[in-house]
Amino acid sequence: MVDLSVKLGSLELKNPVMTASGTFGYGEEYEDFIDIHSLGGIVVKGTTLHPRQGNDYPRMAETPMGMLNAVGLQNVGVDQFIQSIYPRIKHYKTNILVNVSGSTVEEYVETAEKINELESIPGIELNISCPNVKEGGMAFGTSCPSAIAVTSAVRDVYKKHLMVKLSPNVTSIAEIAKGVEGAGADSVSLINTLLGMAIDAHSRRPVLSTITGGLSGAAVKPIALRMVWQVANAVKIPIVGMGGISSAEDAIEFMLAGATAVEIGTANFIDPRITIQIIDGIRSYLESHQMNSVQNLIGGLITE
Ligand code: ORO
Repeated sequence: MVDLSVKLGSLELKNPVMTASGTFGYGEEYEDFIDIHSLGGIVVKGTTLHPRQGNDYPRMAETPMGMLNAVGLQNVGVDQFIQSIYPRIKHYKTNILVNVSGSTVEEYVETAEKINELESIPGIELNISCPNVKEGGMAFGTSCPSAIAVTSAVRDVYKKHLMVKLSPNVTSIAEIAKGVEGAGADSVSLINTLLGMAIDAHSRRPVLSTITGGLSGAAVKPIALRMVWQVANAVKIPIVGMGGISSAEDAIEFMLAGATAVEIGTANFIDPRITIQIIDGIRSYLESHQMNSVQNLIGGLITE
């Protein structure tokens, strides 16, 4: 019997496979396809203090080996989440993390304070890396002082697991990771999407209403892997790796680069059962390599 469990600070995951925010709704949408309880964790849709309508359509575009999105943090707002969604999902026997976004530090803080009261939510993923909003979002995650400021303000009020989701749209992601570690983050997750753009040559217009959007999917995997490895060499807190993971081998590569757990995002749109296949594939890999614990993979990259 192989042991698939991992620890992210205070969080105990039955396996290292989580789902990425914005690709898995609140989990309910996937109940017809998989046993939600067998996931290591789910990160629910980005949640803000006030409800948001999101950006105008079109806000999705396919690209070779990936996709662009410009959703713009459409969500019902934290109060509605607490009143009507939380009661429906709080029984899930997995770690439910809420992805928290805001336009100002105060909004992040107020949202985190409200979520702190929810018994069945053991952590938040602080989203300082959304590329698709005019105010806040990525602006917080692309400068070290503002990443530190928002993390420490939320740390003061949020008492459970604080994971900070980092932007790849920076010169040194390791520097930002070190900054948020110093500001009290319990873990970091990376990468959010890469800023990209699509043009329709025939209409000579941008494809997305916002002109630019966030690139995800297999196309970004080598960049994400490089960033996870760089951050692993810079911080002591656990790392949750994501970016184009669509197989057990992909997930294992992220763990070898230094991730303790992974999030699966875009691949859920291609195959809603992919998370379970990845969990099964990690188990088979460990068995065939005579390894008894998935923890032996973390940071196991051989470089000499
Ligand atoms: N899109 C992303 O690619 N990342 C985010 O954090 C948020 C969004 C969005 O809501 O547009």
